[in-house]
Amino acid sequence: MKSALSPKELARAIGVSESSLKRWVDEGVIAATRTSGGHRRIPRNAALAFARDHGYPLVRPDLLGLDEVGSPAGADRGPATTLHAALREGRAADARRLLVSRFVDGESVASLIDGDMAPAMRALGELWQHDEAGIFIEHRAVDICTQILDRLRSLLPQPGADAPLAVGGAPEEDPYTLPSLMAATVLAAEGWRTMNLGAHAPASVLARAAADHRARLVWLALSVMGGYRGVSRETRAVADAMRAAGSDGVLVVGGPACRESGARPPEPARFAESMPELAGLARGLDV
Ligand code: B12
Repeated sequence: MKSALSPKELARAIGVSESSLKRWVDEGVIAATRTSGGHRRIPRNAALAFARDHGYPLVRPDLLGLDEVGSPAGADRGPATTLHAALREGRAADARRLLVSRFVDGESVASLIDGDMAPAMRALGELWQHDEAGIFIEHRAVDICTQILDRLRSLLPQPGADAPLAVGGAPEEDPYTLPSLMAATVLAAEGWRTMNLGAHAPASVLARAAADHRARLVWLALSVMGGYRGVSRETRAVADAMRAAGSDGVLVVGGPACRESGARPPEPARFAESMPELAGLARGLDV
């Protein structure tokens, strides 16, 4: 797959004239580089970002290496229901096609996660109570969602080396991997560099990573409802460890443990109810 396109190729991919495309490059509307011979080259992910941001449908997604774009079977039932069916039946390619297509059409990563992926996963969570097969279906769905989030990530513009860094994870006794990966993907879509420590991340380890790498934001995903120390204590443990390690990053806490219990993390931590809220909060920080 090509990592950069010529103006002619991108013009064909989005159905506009080559001269318009060259003009947009020269006006700086599209991020582009020049070859040693002076020819304009548009990085693939910058081309995709331009098409998404400006509402140009991809008439030739294959020119951007996006062979998976298109509607999977049953897509007329709405994205969350279609995704739920694909996850339940283990149709990884269909699940990926659905979300990548919606991303290419301009949907934000945060709303794909909150509006499509989370409801589909929640519905799968009911299965294990009725049938043992529900357990493998659930594990397989986590793997498919992980692959989709990685794919979406690969389609985002690369953050510069000077982009702000966010570090995050879930507490030591929390086995849930998707919420933290979702937070990392949402922050990456906001142009942040991210370090996802995933599930089972002790407070001291999160704090150490945040301090050593001067993280501007630390996310904490709290999924387990009861069974561990609760929203306040988990938040305080990380906030205290950050202070001790010398991190002045903003601690942002979210997840079902807060949502379902109504418990809110104590200050100075900030609470974010949803992935779009996390994106908005990151956008509003002075970094
Ligand atoms: C996959 C899964 C597992 C997997 C996880 C594997 C993995 N690698 O992650 C495993 C097998 C570990 C598992 C185990 C168990 N599970 Co489970 N699991 C699920 C399931 C189906 C999906 C969880 C998930 O990934 N969700 C991710 C996203 C899609 O949803 P979300 O967490 O709500 O996150 C959204 C928001 O809350 C928010 N958010 C989340 N984190 C953050 C962080 C920040 C910073 C921000 C801003 C926002 C934010 O944004 C997200 C996107 O919208 C849920 C169903 C459900 N309701 O989610 C059950 C569920 C959570 N599990 C449940 C149960 C009962 C269990 C077990 C007890 C089963 C058992 N008998 O062993 C164990 C307990 C494990 C433990 N130690 O606590 C119950 C919990 C019931 C309750 N109220 O306590 C649920 C709700 C299923 C059900 N309906 O019964 N589970």
